Amino acid sequence: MVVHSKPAIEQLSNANSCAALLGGIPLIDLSKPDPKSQLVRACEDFGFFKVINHGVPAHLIRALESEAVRFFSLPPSVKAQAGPPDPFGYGDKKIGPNGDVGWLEYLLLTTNSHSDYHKFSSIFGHAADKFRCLVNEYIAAVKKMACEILEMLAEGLRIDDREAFSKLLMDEQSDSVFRVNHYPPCPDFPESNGRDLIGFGEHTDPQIISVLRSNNISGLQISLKDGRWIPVPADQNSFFINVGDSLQVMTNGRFKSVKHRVVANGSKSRLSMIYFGGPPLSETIAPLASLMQDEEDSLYKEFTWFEYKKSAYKSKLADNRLGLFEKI
Ligand code: GA4
Repeated sequence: MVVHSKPAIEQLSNANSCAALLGGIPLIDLSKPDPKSQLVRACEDFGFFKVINHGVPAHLIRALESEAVRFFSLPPSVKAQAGPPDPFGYGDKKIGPNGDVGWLEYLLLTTNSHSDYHKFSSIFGHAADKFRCLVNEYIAAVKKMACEILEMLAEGLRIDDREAFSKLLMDEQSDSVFRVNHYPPCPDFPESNGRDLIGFGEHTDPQIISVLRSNNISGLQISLKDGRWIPVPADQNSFFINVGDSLQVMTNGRFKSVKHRVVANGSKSRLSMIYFGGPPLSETIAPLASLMQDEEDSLYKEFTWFEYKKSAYKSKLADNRLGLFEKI
């Protein structure tokens, strides 16, 4: 992988990042009897938490990871046949349609249609079916976990319908996305100049909930409410969950859609797989009535997921996408 021009890759000063994590990232053990209030606190305070004892089979994670490693090891010209990411397919450095770039290559896939898989058949041949089956199995397992978490959150918020959030992901028309990111090592990047090379620039996720798993190479950072960036230590046996913009709106700002980014590593490859659980395109995204106190007004103008997504694809990664939908 070659970086073409230096200014194309965003760089940030290390002075912005904080080595020690104050208070620690919330850790939720899903095997414990009642993590509801812990989950709600984590979504309110950070919009981010780590889960252990999640029930996603380790063999499934390993199998999909090795397929992904195999794909990214192919020659660039072969991988390019599975591109461009318009928006689904293989992408290299370019993120989204509006000029964002990062030190990564990736696969972006839909979760409810098979149309984008034809791009892989020519490369993988019969193995394309295996890859697709593994992706489907993996998505089913992480979606189940995401729905369990969303149901516990609904209960923790005392919403009558415990499926108020999860039913949007379970819907056949759920507009969810799956992404596999490969951040190659960047040995030539001079660490001594006190700057980090950005793998994936800062942004919030537009959907309801994101479920991330990576190999043991760190790089993910989250932004605290006071604007400081803190590194998230990698843990290949756990999942990291973040609140997306849509869940922030559905809770009328009570849960925070967390700003996050990934910095590249000088010597090792980072591989992450993320499921972005989204609602059906026709779904109206608005605060749940049962969450509103007397006289409480929605902080947001009403919009459908289709409208929000359309607007997101006109934005740059770091833009405040929800800003356009806030009531003044
Ligand atoms: C961020 C979350 C997901 O990775 C993603 C990204 C999407 C893309 O890579 O095509 C976007 C970005 C993400 C938000 C704003 C737009 C769209 C790139 C971009 C500049 C797949 C998604 O759904 O939104």
